[in-house]
Amino acid sequence: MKRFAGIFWSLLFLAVPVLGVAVFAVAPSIDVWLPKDVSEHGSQIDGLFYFILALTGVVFIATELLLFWFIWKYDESIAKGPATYIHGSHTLEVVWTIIPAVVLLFLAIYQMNTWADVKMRRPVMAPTVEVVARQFEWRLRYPGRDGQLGTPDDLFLVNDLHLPVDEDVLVQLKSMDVLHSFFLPNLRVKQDAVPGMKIPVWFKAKETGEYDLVCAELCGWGHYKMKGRVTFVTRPEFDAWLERMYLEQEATQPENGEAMP
Ligand SMILES: [Cu+2]
Repeated sequence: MKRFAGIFWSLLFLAVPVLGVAVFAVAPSIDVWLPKDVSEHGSQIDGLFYFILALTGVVFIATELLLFWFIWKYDESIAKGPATYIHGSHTLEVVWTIIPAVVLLFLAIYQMNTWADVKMRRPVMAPTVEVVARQFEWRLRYPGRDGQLGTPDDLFLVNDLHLPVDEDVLVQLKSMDVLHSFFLPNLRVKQDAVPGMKIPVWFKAKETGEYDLVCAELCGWGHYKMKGRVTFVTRPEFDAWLERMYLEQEATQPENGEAMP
């Protein structure tokens, strides 16, 4: 009976790495994996993700298998005698402290170039659009015909972000109230919107199409519905869309000198 308990516990612990690996093996085929990547730097970011996943995966499997093996082999019911107690090993502790430290240092250096591309090497250009997050929507402000943000001819929209494909896009990100996070899963872009700050976010889409824009920071009761979309179109389509939206906006304005109804 005692041996049975030992077998049960060891197999239960063995199920952790087995099921863990199975979940990762099956996930892509049932479409619960990374969303389609359509951005210039997405493959670099995904590459880092896979690299770290492999590294931590190997360590995870190795430690779980060791755990299983020790529970199985050193089961009380088949022990030949009492266990010997030791007071630890100084050398071993130094070794298992230094190895993770070296691995972390390597990762910190290895990812530097990708980080610089997505967070430091900002393209020199005027913002394509200003995105202001608020509970619970994305307010968009495009420069109007004069190409300048913050002038009376700006175009105002909500949640429906359109951007040109195959060129650098610079978003000026702000928040009107609390912390939000500007998340474009297909672009591998995620940036907090911080009240009182103007934060530049840049990316370049390689494919046209309609993708999710969601908030990735729990920002209040309506966080779940803080959902917009981003549509990437060609430059001529983008210009035509801007013009159409602008005319729609202006059509609702009173003519010069005309009294407000
Ligand atoms: Cu939010």
